[in-house]
Amino acid sequence: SGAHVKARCPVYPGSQTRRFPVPDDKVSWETEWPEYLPPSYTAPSVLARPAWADPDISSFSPYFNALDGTVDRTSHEGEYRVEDGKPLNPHGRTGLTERGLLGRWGPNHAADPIVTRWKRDGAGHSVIHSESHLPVLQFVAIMRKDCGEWAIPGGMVDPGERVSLTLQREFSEEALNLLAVNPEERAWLRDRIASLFASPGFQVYEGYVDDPRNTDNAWMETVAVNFHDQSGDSVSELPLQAGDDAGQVSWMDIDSTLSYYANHSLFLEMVAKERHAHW
Ligand code: RP5
Ligand code: MG
Ligand code: MG
Repeated sequence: SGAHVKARCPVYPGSQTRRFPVPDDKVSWETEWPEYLPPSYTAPSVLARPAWADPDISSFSPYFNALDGTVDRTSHEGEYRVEDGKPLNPHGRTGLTERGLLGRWGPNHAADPIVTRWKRDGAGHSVIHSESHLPVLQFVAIMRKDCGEWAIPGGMVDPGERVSLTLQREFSEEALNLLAVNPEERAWLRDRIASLFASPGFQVYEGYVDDPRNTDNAWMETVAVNFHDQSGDSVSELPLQAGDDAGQVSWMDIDSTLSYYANHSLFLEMVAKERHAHW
């Protein structure tokens, strides 16, 4: 909803590259703009050709808008345009071409697990917000190492991986640091994780992410799913420990006045509305 903003941040993340400034009224590809001369940038980490990255477009013609082997190049937003062999960002201009930090040309698919509980006071009573008079929800948030912003502990869908598994795997890696837990504890933890993710959850969002890493030719998309601990006695017991791309992990209030990574506030707002919670 609305024109992307974070995808037009002045300096591209992890680089010194400045985006070509794109005013709101020039975001749409439908608006002719001959003066538009964006720089191109692909991060060295992507050019090094790790398993998760595509080759350069000059030596590569993938099946766009299709399932390309195990790589899903379809968009949740419908068919995207491909111009001169390069996919075009369905939300318009970003001020930068090529892939930046993203591995795939076109959509880069992620999944975001939004694990929630009701905020409680010392006596165990649900906390009611003084202004909205609605109960306050909390979610498991991570502080991203790359930018220091609070975010949902999401991650990329591996080729051929089911989204339901990505949700569980990323939560385990980033919020529970499962890979670093000792073997005895790990079995117990795996059990708890399995029961938390046994329900299908409530799918909040499916589509484009206004991510600062987006470019004119590569962008993030996600499926955000809410797993709610109604009684507060299952997930709340889990020992949170930051892992992988998370620097910190914590239960955090869901509140419109707090700022979150990318357009994660949109997904959190949808969770709050659905559960009749404070926003
Ligand atoms: C965001 O980036 C998604 O919403 C998801 O939270 C995250 C996935 O990227 P990594 O965490 O793997 O960097 O666009
Ligand atoms: Mg991850
Ligand atoms: Mg992540």
